[in-house]
Amino acid sequence: MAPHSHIFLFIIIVFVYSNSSCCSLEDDDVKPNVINNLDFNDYNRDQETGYDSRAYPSQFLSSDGLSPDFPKVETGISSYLEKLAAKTSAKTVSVKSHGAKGDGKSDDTKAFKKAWDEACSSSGAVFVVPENKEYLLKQIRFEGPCEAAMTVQIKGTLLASDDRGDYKKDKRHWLIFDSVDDLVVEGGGVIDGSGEIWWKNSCKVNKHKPCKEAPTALTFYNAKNLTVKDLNIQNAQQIQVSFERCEAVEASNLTVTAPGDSPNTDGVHITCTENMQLSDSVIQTGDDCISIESGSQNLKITNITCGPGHGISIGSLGDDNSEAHVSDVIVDGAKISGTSNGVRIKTYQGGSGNASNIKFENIEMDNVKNPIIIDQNYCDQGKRPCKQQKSAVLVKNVVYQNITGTSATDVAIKFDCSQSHPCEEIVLRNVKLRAQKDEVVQAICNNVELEQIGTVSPRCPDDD
Ligand SMILES: *[C@@H]1O[C@H](CO)[C@@H](O)[C@H](O)[C@H]1NC(C)=O
Ligand SMILES: *[C@@H]1O[C@H](CO)[C@@H](O)[C@H](O)[C@H]1NC(C)=O
Ligand SMILES: *[C@@H]1O[C@H](CO)[C@@H](O)[C@H](O)[C@H]1NC(C)=O
Ligand SMILES: *[C@@H]1O[C@H](CO)[C@@H](O)[C@H](O)[C@H]1NC(C)=O
Ligand SMILES: *[C@@H]1O[C@H](CO)[C@@H](O)[C@H](O)[C@H]1NC(C)=O
Ligand SMILES: CC(=O)N[C@H]1CO[C@H](CO)[C@@H](O)[C@@H]1O
Repeated sequence: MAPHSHIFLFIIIVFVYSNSSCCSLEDDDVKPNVINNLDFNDYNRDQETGYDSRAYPSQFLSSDGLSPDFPKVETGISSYLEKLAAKTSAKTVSVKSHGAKGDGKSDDTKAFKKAWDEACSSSGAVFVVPENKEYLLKQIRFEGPCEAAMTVQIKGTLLASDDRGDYKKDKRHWLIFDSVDDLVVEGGGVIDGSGEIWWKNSCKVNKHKPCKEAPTALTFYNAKNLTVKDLNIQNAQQIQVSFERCEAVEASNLTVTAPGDSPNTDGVHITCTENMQLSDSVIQTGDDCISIESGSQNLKITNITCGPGHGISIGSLGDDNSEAHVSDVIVDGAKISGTSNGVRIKTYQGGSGNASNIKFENIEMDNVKNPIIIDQNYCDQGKRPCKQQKSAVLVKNVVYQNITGTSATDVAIKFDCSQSHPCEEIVLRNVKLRAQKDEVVQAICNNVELEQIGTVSPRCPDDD
């Protein structure tokens, strides 16, 4: 083969590869794309469905045979953890015994790696980060698979190096748990991304700077049976906590904070992840409190306090003409204050796939700019201009139920759906949004097939 054709072949392979990839790790570590081939039926069997038939107009059910097992989220972790607790053989591995100083100045990266290697290769371990200490860390990859189930107890503070040169090897991650199954991360400690240096240099803050990616503070990649709880994550370089290609996740009692003007600091990012519960968490940040991206399904999100931030978002889906799928998502119980959006679904024109079976219920809005919004004409100003296109990610079967509170703008409800692919089976049921003061709020409803049940205020015009 002539050298040319080698190069040509290479380009084709890279091209095909990159287009098919769903949430692969970028930069240093490209992984084979084995997507969604794990059988998680066990998790969903025998489950109470949590499906509320009253919430769905019957014609929606009959018309497309919408499965009444929406959503099936039970992860089965609790009983597993009980079994695990019954075993008392876990060995304790402290970062201290591997030489970590915890003085906030010495680089403890090596000690953490050594401790991880020991814990991960033993048959059941608890990895301990002692309290009242501050551990300065460069990038760390906590790599699995491990010999046995692992518990990580972060009691002290993990502090990110703020030397951006320390992130050359992998520009996207600070701490990453990679392919560690049956993992519990807990402990009441603090994970601090030292993000200020990154925010200052962000093109969203300083227009003269080039737009570059910054690391995610804490990433869980390709994990099954994951519990993350009782942690304080703050001041991430960019995304605060990310769940990517995970299955069966329970995340709870997380406090996620960064200044409201810190750029791109999504609180909890969920992508290509299935069967996840996120509960009892407070998220105050500079971008979406929760962002749900393509490849995610069966998510249950409860008792969230959000704001400042950009609210709870599904999307953006379908950018660069991609195919995107998000389904079976419930957000039940949230208090959203002072944010730029409340509950949002956003898709780019030109995409394909669908966002379906989504329910937002029992949500209180306080001074939110766009409390309820579906934007099928989303366009990020940073990207090149978005032109009118024929295809779209379908938005179908979205229920808004018992949503109350105040809108900071006069548009409390906005359905800006695609002309060629209108939003289908959208339900507003007992939705009462009002202005902060005495003004009148309105609903803008374009290209939407809508059912309004109970008290709905403001109402979409009934002629759709
Ligand atoms: C979760 O972990 C337990 C113990 O390792 C295992 O028995 C169970 O099959 C796992 N569940 C899944 C869905 O992998
Ligand atoms: C939540 O986490 C904090 C530590 O961040 C801990 O002090 C508190 O006890 C936890 N709450 C519950 C209900 O477990
Ligand atoms: C909701 O979450 C908060 C922590 O964010 C917690 O204090 C509170 O107890 C939770 N409420 C319920 C009903 O679990
Ligand atoms: C989702 O979209 C794909 C492709 O656009 C389509 O084939 C599929 O039937 C849709 N699924 C549902 C549940 O609507
Ligand atoms: C409506 O949602 C609020 C929380 O915003 C909750 O306190 C209330 O119980 C819910 N009402 C019904 C009828 O479920
Ligand atoms: C750039 C490119 O080729 N994108 C393609 C990726 O795959 C999706 C769906 O398989 C196509 O619709 C895109 O055109």
